[in-house]
Amino acid sequence: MHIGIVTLFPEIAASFGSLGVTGRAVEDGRITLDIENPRSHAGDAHGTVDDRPYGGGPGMVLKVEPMRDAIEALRKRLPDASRTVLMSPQGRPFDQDRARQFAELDGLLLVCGRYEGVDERLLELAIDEEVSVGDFVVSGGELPALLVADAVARLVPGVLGAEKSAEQDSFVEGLLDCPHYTRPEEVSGLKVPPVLLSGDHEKVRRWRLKQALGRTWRRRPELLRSRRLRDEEQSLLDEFIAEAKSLNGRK
Ligand code: 9D3
Repeated sequence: MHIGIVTLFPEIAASFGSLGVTGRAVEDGRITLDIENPRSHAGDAHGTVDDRPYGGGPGMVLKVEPMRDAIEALRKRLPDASRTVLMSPQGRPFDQDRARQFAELDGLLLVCGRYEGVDERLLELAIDEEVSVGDFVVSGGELPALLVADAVARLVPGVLGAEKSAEQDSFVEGLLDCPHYTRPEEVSGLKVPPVLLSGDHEKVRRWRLKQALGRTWRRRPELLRSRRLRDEEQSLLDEFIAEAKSLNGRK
């Protein structure tokens, strides 16, 4: 998969291609990362990429031409079918479904804004869709773009190690994760739940599923409303809720 990023801060985006799981994927050639700086497409010797907003007001607006030309230059190096996505607070909220759709593409071009935003005409000229990463404000599109690139990259076959991947993930798909423990068995008076030491894999599986369902019910009930529960899941959740009500409080 080819990922292109248009950004005025190429150093921020470069970490994606050099660190961790995504760095390995780039090294292995499963992911190609290509970065283009609109500054290289400025029309003047000062490298001007922004200007004051028509109609007045604070801040600066990214000019069309350097952004458009950077996108066009990058598109020439990406597959023809690549999708061009503007990272924007006005975009549709990014989620795992969108990550799956992007992961099916041969190429994804992520455009990062800065300052107050981009000239609206850029959207008509060069952008297929706008994506937001959540209802909070960050300083520019770079961190959102890396977040999208990472979510997409780990869905590309071979990017995650063989031990992880689809099976384990889809087991609790649409649910929050269960709690995890590692050695020692007791720390600061806190013990590991005995079932995890029992060696009974079926009991462990049911406990984990129940915890995942219970946590989701507690913390993100809206996720349960958009997910059908199998019979086993429903009865485990019923157990969790019954126990929660009899215990009342905690967590
Ligand atoms: C005063 C209005 N603000 C819009 C909500 C101005 C503004 C804030 C932050 C304009 C641009 C930005 C920079 N943010 C992004 O480019 C961005 C973003 C975000 O701030 N939150 C969530 N997702 C994203 S994707 C790109």
